[in-house]
Amino acid sequence: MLSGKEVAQHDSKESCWIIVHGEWHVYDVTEFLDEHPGGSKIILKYAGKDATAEYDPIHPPDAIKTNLPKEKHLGPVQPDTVEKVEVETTDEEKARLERVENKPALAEILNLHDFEYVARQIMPEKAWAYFSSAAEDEITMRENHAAFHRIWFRPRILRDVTNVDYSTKILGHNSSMPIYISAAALGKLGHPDGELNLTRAAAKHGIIQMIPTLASFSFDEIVDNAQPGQVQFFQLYVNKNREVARRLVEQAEARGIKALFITVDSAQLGRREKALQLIQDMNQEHTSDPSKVTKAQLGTSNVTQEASKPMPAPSTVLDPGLCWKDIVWFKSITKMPIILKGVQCWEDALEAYDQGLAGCVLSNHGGRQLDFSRSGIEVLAECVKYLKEKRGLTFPNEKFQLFVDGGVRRATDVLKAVALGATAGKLCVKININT
Ligand code: PPY
Repeated sequence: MLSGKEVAQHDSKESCWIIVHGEWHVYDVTEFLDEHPGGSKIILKYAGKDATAEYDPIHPPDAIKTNLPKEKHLGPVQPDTVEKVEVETTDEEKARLERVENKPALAEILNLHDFEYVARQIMPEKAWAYFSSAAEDEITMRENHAAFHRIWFRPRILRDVTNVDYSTKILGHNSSMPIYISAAALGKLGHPDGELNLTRAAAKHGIIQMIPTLASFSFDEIVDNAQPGQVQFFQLYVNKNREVARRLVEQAEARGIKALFITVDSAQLGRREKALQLIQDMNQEHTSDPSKVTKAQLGTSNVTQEASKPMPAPSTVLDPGLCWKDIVWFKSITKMPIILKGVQCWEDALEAYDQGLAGCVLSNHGGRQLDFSRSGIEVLAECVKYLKEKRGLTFPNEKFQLFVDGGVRRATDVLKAVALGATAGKLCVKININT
């Protein structure tokens, strides 16, 4: 068995070992440094040391095991020989922890705006920056919600509404209401139980959870936590390596996932400056080379490139080469219904229909990808019009379903989407609070 002293000798980019997890296992990550979606800097900070405290909050427990080749798994280390990594608690962090302690009871949080306010108060700065940031000037992010403000009701009167049933079917599966939980990466940044909270909440309230490719629990853990018969969907980032993509799809199908949502709005990661800025600030704290700081401020140096990484920009997870012929291939490898997530104009919705897909999510990725894309609710209106006119469809339509996400904050927003022809909207879940 390795000793902490031995591990500590591998503390550089030439030879970088880290200890991860309760099992006290040692990994040689030297060759992985440049591939790490979060950048090499953060790993090097823990070179030769126990990296668990940094690793745990954002990675599925099995990520390191599955991503590193077997020969880089160096085996266990004797825990009592490992030097403790002291994490200094700053005054700001102490204040934050106090806010976490005193957070309002769930019943006191009346709406999603309140949720957002509380989330901002209690999340670590990095987590808030990640979850709340959107592309460039965040015009689309604001427009997503603002677009709902332009839609008004024409209520009819004297209808018997003693009993109202808003349960529905989404892709043929029962849902207690016309919303589902959409995919969002890195759930553990928001709460230690991350996506598992969402799995439990979905079961409790009879709605469907879409499991993200970039979840912070492993796919199997999230499926294992579902109740018998609980319906789950899977969101796929199409890996450049199509064998990885194939494995994910096959795994999803084998575990009983009921639909495959392929993200199509992310040829590369949007420029999310709120997140970038924070990382640059952190880099500046850690660098002693003033020239780097200046270059970073100018946005031209390696520091800037590095800076974009910890708000993850996995170059292999997103493939700028993804195109329609891949969708045809996905149809050939799975029986799951395929829905494109991130359709932004009627022409592509018609193409999806013509390709025999099961539907589209009219979405601009919460405004996190291309600023100045239009809101999903606006795109919904044109898609319904042209699918009716040019393909003779009626809405809502069981065979080809339209979903909307972005800017949904209230049941009235969902009602607007449904009234305009959507099957369901995505309610934005910003924070997980155990009920
Ligand atoms: C997002 O942050 O908007 C995501 O969808 C997650 C993500 C994270 C890293 C790379 C690509 C997508």
